[in-house]
Amino acid sequence: MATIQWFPGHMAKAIRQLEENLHVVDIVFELVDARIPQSSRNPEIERIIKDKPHLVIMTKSDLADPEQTANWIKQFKRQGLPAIAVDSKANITTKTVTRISQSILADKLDNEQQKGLKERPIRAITVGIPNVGKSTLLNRLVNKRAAQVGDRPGVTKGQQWLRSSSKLQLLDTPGILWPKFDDEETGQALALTGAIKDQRFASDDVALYALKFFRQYYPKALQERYKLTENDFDLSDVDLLLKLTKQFGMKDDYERASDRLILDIRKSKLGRYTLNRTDGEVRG
Ligand SMILES: Nc1nc2c(ncn2[C@@H]2O[C@H](COP(=O)(O)OP(=O)(O)OP(=O)(O)O)[C@@H](O)[C@H]2O)c(=O)[nH]1
Ligand SMILES: [Mg+2]
Repeated sequence: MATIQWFPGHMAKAIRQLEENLHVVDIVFELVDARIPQSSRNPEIERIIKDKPHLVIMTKSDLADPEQTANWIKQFKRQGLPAIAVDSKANITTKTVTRISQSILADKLDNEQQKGLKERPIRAITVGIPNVGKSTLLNRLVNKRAAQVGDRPGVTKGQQWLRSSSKLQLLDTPGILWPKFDDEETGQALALTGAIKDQRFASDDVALYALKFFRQYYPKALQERYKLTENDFDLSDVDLLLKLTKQFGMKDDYERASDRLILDIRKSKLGRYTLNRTDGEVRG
């Protein structure tokens, strides 16, 4: 993924495009990363999409802690937001997404039928921060061989409707939101999962955040991956990072060791994890 720099001009353009497209869709599929369901949301989404019906799709659920994912779905529902978790590489079914969209829009669709309007497919747009899995989900929902449904007036020039099912159409261009990292921890959570790969965060800071987090929530995974002893858990985060650096054969190059640790975590070498916790303090 290219380095992302969200300049105000880019943000304004992304919002404008999204706002233009909102007029022609019935529902917004807001994609969030199941490992960071909070940090990967843009807090302004509600303001941007206003009262447009809205489904939260938690992507990469195969990488997240299943118990936390279940909690997050409940938490979103408590906020009045329907939510589902998917692994776009494997099990996402068009049927499930079609059915849940129909139930969210049931009143609107009933209303149209009562007015004698012809039954029509639901139109949706996917939105989310870079790298959250928008294109993967779109490809999965739209059978690649499926015919494009065609341009419609009002849609940004050159955009097409893609047929997902006979009841669901998707706009071919996903909406882009930008990650917000006003607080350090959100930034670190985004950096650790690979949602942002710019130079904004020093890798040793991200590695120390990761060590602190895994010690607290997934100590066994950390212990097994790096063959840690009980005594190692008494070390400070910094000393533990230095120990790992030596263990990796990197002498005192703790920056390189940090990159290695971060890559291991991104590649799920320490197993599945969710950084934004629903139990107790919600991180990030
Ligand atoms: N394990 C796993 N990986 C996924 C899933 N969805 C997407 N990915 C991976 O995440 C990376 C980014 O996916 P994309 O679909 O390109 O994300 P995007 O939101 O379109 O990214 P941009 O176009 O850069 O904004 C790719 O390496 C995908 O293979 C998922 O459900 N599970
Ligand atoms: Mg994409």
